[in-house]
Amino acid sequence: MSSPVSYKLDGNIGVISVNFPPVNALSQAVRAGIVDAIATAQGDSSEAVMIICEGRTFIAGADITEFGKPIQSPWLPEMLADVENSSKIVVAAIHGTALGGGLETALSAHYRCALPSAKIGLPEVKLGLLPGAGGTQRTPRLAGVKAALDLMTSGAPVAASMARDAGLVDKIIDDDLYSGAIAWTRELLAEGAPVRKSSEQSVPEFDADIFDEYRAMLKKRARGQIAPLHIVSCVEAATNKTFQEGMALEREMFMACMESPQSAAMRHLFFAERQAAKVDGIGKDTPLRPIKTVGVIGGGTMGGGIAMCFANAGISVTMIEISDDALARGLSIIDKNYGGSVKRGKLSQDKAAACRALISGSTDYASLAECDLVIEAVFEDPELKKRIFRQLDEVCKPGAIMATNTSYQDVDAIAAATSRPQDVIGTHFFSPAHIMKLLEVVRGASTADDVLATVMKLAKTIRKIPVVSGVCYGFIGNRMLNPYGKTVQLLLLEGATPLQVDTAMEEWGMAMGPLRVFDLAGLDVGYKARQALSDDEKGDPKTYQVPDVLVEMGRTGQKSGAGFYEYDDRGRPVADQVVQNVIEEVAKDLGVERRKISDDEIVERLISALVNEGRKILDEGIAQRSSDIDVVYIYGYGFPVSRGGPMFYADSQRNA
Ligand code: 3H9
Repeated sequence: MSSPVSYKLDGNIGVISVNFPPVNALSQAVRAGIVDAIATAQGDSSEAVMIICEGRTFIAGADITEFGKPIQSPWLPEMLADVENSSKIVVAAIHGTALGGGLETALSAHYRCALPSAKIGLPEVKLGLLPGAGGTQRTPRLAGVKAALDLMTSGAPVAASMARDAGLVDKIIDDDLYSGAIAWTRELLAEGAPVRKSSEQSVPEFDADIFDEYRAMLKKRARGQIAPLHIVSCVEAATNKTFQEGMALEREMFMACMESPQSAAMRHLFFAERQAAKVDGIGKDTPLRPIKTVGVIGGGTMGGGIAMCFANAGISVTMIEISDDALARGLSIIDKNYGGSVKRGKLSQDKAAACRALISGSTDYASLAECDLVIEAVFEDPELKKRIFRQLDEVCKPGAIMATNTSYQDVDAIAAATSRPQDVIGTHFFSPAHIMKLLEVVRGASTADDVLATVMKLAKTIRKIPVVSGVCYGFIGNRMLNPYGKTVQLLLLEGATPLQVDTAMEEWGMAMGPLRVFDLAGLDVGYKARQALSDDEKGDPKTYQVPDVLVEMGRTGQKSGAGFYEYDDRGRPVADQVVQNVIEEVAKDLGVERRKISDDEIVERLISALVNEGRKILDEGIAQRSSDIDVVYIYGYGFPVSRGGPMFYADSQRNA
């Protein structure tokens, strides 16, 4: 097999080109190729060396598929030592994304240039790792302690211009990268630019308290994760140890992270997320329908959020409401949301105005006639939804995709209300829709392949993580929530308190305890749904009696100031004896014997409830693969990333 790295002389410059699609990851072959090319350059007529990549990006990091396997020589830090020790200056020419080991390669070069569109970052923390090839030691030397900590503990990439301001990039090349970088390298030679090793630079001055501050902040922000705290220790070592000592600590901590269950879980998610976007049996060459204009029916919280997702991606949206008043209310919520984004510095005023200008409103379904996609986002009334789809069938142009944002309802029954069920699909957004990453894409029995493929692609355009679900009550996520919620009720009757349940689950890593979630969603939602059911359909009263009593007392959740908790003026939950009395009375009425329940039992029973339902969902073919269920729970339900999702967690417990 030919090497993914080539070397040639371009006049007096030795050019090392990496060509290892899709992202030029540093596989063993790439590492070996760069080591060989650097060695060749030391002995030929070149006066300087340039590292550049072909394809869509500079090196996007170490090859993650090699992690967890025995290391094959040359090991990345060895390759980087060769780059840095080159007797001729080495210039890295960056386009696309220089990430992780890719940026570490660039930092080992003596000079760096980049296209304005390039991004650089050290995202290892998102894989439960830390930069393990000198990133923790070289970045603070070049950019200072604070910038280094921010880059590594957030994992978020920064634009080339920011990287230049921080001292990580020396020059922005505006035109063609190859010719611009060659010309700049020649300028450096003409100026007599020396071999400049980042390992030999000293760390700029920094605030003495900074490490304690970051440790305290990260203990809260990245609860239970080890990599962020190890990053702080490594950066601290860059300030008070030699480069070699810092590298030794970095290696020790990198290996500790690599061998941790947390990193295994986060690496699983990296691939799970990408796998989820693929639909078995639908090829990459499936023709897609063009989506240039979108209609959204319903200007409530969901409809407004959905409209913003498309507008933020540059797609124009027509929002439909039943009256001018309702429309004005809906549009004003959107205005408020954009205002909030500007205030928080998430969007510039100009960008917010440009996005907002893409959203228009109407009370007439005829305005949807030219839309390529229409998403219905009204409340969960199956008859109303069917009526809307009958209307859409009349007004939408042939080939338009008609989607329902239902969280529970039968997408096939909704599709059957139209004459074109092949064009109907479910798009289940999560609230707030313009922020939450997950999109459950519900494939009906008749949904056409190109409709599904188009929506999966569109999800990426609007920056969502799509997961395909078959049709069942609640799809993947909400269906699993059902036994989880029932188990919570049993735990309360058997002796746990709401606060104990929530604290146990939050300590374990859930973003929010289940009872806080129920209070936030509103206890009346489930109550109303149960009113329409027979006793048989409702199931065991132990699983719903307490919330029913609370709703009948007017405690419908946080919006009413009380639910499983009471809420103070600032919306903080406070444990309430009234609720405890209700729980104890219901337990007595239903003959449940109360006992002391441990936190471990709470976690085990609740996670098992999720996993058992997940297993059924898999067996029934509702989810394509177990890892899809993990993606749903991580991005839609606040499951801890460092545990990899319920199915991965269950497997890892079995294998432990
Ligand atoms: C590291 O560097 C550790 C070092 O500090 C120390 C080592 C000693 N390896 O995301 P996409 C695959 S840790 C292997 O859909 P995009 C990906 O699975 C690493 N494969 O494209 C997918 O495969 P498939 C630090 C990788 O354009 C395909 O490439 N670096 C890697 O939306 C396309 O990916 C990172 O964490 C990899 N490193 O986004 C960067 N990266 O087609 C991780 C991607 O079979 N990567 N693949 O599904 C990314 O953030 C995005 O992939 C990137 C492109 C922004 C580059």
